[in-house]
Amino acid sequence: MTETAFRSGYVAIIGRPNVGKSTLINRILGQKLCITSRRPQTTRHRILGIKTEDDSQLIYVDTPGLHIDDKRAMNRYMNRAAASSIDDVDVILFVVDGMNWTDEDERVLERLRTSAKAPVILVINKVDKLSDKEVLLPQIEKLAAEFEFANVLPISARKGVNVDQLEQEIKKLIPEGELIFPEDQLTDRSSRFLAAELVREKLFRHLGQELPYSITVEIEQFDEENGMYRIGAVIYVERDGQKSIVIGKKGELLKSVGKDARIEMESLFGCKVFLRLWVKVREGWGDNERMLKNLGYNDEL
Ligand SMILES: Nc1nc2c(ncn2[C@@H]2O[C@H](COP(=O)(O)OP(=O)(O)OP(=O)(O)O)[C@@H](O)[C@H]2O)c(=O)[nH]1
Ligand SMILES: [Mg+2]
Repeated sequence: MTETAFRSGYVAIIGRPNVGKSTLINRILGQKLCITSRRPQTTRHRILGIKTEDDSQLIYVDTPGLHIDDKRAMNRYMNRAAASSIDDVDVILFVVDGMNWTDEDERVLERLRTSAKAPVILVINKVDKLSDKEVLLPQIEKLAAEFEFANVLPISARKGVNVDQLEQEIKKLIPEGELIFPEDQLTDRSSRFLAAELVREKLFRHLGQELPYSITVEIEQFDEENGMYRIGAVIYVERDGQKSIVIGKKGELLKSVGKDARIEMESLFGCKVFLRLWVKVREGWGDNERMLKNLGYNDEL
């Protein structure tokens, strides 16, 4: 009997904002790691999601959506984080949203044409939204003529349709190799980072359209005490008026954000969590490279 060789490598997930990149990585991992929301530009930092199985270790790289508007320092940071993820990976997943092809998708494609060295799989996501699946075929043909994709797969990350097949196709393109991370490691990010992200996600959920674009979360305290985590997080907004929106009437909104974030932290960390939230104003942080660095927006990795 011949043993199949172990495979390991990196898979970058790229695309414009809001196409479902983070939803896809969570679906593949079978666990909520990356935050998602209905609003574009949810993911701001690169994050690794590691899936180790008997025959392979695949390291997925979730990236911020590549977008055209880069007037603010934060947007430039996000575009850099996404663009540089194309380098040094074994496979690239280019995720698009069903039939909604936009100028931003076109930009991503241009970037792939100029700098992709690894094979690219075109992932047409959100096919559950299409009542008439027939429309997909001409779309696939049209896009396949634009670039030499290693494969084109329609999927639904939310419903889990065709995701197993996608994983099989990815594996075929991954080289033989040893474990890169310990087999029980899920991500490269710290619990502190994940805690801040969960607070940010709940702010997205509870604030909806009222969400100030420039909102960020910094963990000030993260202590382990008698088997539980004591976490203190500061929510930074840019103006005084935004502070009252985040706090809500009689503090109700902030309370709900804290409760939902705490519940998910407890499930992610597997222990009881005591969470406290504050809201502070820090003017112009999203425009200022130095303040961004202080808030953890570093070009690391
Ligand atoms: N109907 C449908 N919705 C989906 C699917 N996948 C993702 N979504 C939704 O699309 C929205 C955006 O999903 P995200 O995973 O946050 O998208 P993203 O590409 O990571 O976005 P950014 O981080 O902003 O670049 C969310 O409301 C998801 O629930 C899908 O297969 N079907
Ligand atoms: Mg995302």
